[in-house]
Amino acid sequence: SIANPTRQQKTGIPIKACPKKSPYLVGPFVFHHFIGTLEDLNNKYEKYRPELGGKFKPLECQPRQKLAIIIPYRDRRRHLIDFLSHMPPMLLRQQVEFTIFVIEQDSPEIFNRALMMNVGYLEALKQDDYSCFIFHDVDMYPINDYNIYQCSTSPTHMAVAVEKWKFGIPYRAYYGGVVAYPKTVIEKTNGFSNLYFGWGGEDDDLGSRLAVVGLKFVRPPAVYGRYATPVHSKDKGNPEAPNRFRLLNDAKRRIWYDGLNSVVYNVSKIEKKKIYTHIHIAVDRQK
Ligand code: UDH
Ligand code: NGS
Repeated sequence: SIANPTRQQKTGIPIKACPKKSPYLVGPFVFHHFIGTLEDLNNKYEKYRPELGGKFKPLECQPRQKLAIIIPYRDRRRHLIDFLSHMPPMLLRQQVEFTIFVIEQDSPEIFNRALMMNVGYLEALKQDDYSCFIFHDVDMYPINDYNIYQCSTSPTHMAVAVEKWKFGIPYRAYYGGVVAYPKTVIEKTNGFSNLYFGWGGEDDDLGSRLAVVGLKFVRPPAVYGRYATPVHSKDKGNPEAPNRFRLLNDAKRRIWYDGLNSVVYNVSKIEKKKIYTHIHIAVDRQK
């Protein structure tokens, strides 16, 4: 079983690299809402012995990459509980080393998803030398474990068969929901734009950054890249960004000065929970 430490683990003798394909994969699996609290979940994974802050490692082999899952977040507790219940079992079957970072925007009122992604990247790297980053909406739940949570050399758009669009995507160039980036690619694109306050456009902006640096994103086959998306009501504090079309128009010009090299934020709190790391962020909205 995946849960039992091997003799090698107990004796501390180095263990061999994880296989290219985990033997534990099952293919399609089901999304269930979790009935319970965050505290219940915190105790659910004790047998996997995650390090504080929620660093999970496969017990039986040496993983190939270190993955940070970054969730831009605010006021979606129910979704977060479902995420934290749904993801670790799948990732453990995939034999992935991972940590989930929840990046919560405390202020200002208008939400900025891509800025939270920049913050997540920078803050995760202060904790460990992650080589792979998956930026993930809190309300998208993978339902096929052949959709492997690892980075290839290309950026990858993972959410390609999304329930709310009848297991499709809304338009060909859609680049939202879940994207995987090796660290090297994030460095190349100067991360993401900090200017999209409110809903819409920031994901299209990520896509145009790739074009500037001459990269294309890839996608897993639609039979694997499947996501359950429970319906929810509209968020407060995330009205449509009125300037998003204007921003998109000069997205390609802004890449060198709007991104990781210009992001300004304050960390108000870092909570290292048993199964994930919760970081609270305050941003000054510059006019
Ligand atoms: N998010 C939050 N809190 C918020 C807003 C967004 O946590 O208040 C995060 C969360 O991870 C969410 C992601 O940002 O999954 C994307 O949010 P979104 O509002 O862009 O997308 P979602 O699919 O909702 O969750 C779609 C609302 C449709 C608005 C249509 C306007 N024309
Ligand atoms: C496009 C938005 C994207 C968004 C996508 C799906 O119109 O940011 O819809 O939205 N682009 C612009 O507004 C320029 S969804 O149905 O998930 O709310 O991701």
